[in-house]
Amino acid sequence: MKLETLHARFLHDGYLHLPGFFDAGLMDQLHELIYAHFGDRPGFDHDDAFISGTKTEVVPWFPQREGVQAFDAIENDPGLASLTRQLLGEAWTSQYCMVMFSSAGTAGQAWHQDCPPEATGRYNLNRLVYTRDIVSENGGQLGVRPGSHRLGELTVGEPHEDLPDQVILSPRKGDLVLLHGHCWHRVLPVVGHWRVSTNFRAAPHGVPDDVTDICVYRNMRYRFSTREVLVRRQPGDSAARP
Ligand SMILES: O=C(O)CCC(=O)C(=O)O
Ligand SMILES: [Fe+2]
Repeated sequence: MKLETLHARFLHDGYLHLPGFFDAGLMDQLHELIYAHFGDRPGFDHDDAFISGTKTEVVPWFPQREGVQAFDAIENDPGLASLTRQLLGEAWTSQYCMVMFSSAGTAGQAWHQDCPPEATGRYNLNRLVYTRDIVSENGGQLGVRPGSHRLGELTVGEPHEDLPDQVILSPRKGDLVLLHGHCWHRVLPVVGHWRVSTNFRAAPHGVPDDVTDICVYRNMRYRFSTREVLVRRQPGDSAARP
């Protein structure tokens, strides 16, 4: 599909799901490194208040910060770079590569926006790579609300409830998902087997690397750097701002 067509679809929907974008052999190589790092059930990185409050259970790993170079193959992929340039503009910046691991029997990630939506040009782009199939029997699918990057703040409500217009994606090994940081999204609870995704975050020119420090959930705004609930959100106060 032409880059212009993909761009138009991204502007409309806030995400793109591109099956089979990456080579299966490369996915196996990266998956082995991921498994070697985490094992089957790593401890949690976040504190209990965050996990129980936000219904989000994910353990991050930043392999490139530890000198693991195999992940550079994705970062340097010419197809990914030209698609990113199309979506974000010529002077886009790469932020970091973050592997996100969720153990079996954990909450996944409740509905959220990766960063506050008030400034429309201030957002991150998730470039999500799946090194193994996400299969519905195991949970851990990616839920998105198409077009919600244009709707402003995520609605207040139950952290994980089904939204009427949600789309549930089950990316397979080698798939690429490009997801606007203002687009409402979640990872469904993980039931059968641990799940992992690898996110090569990028942003338009001029957006700071810490743009995702404050995350918007349906029941709060949370700041990761200070491990702090900035705003509690309750039904009836959906206009609340920090
Ligand atoms: O792991 C996924 O599929 C999506 C994770 C997510 O919410 C993000 O990368 O911002
Ligand atoms: Fe997210």
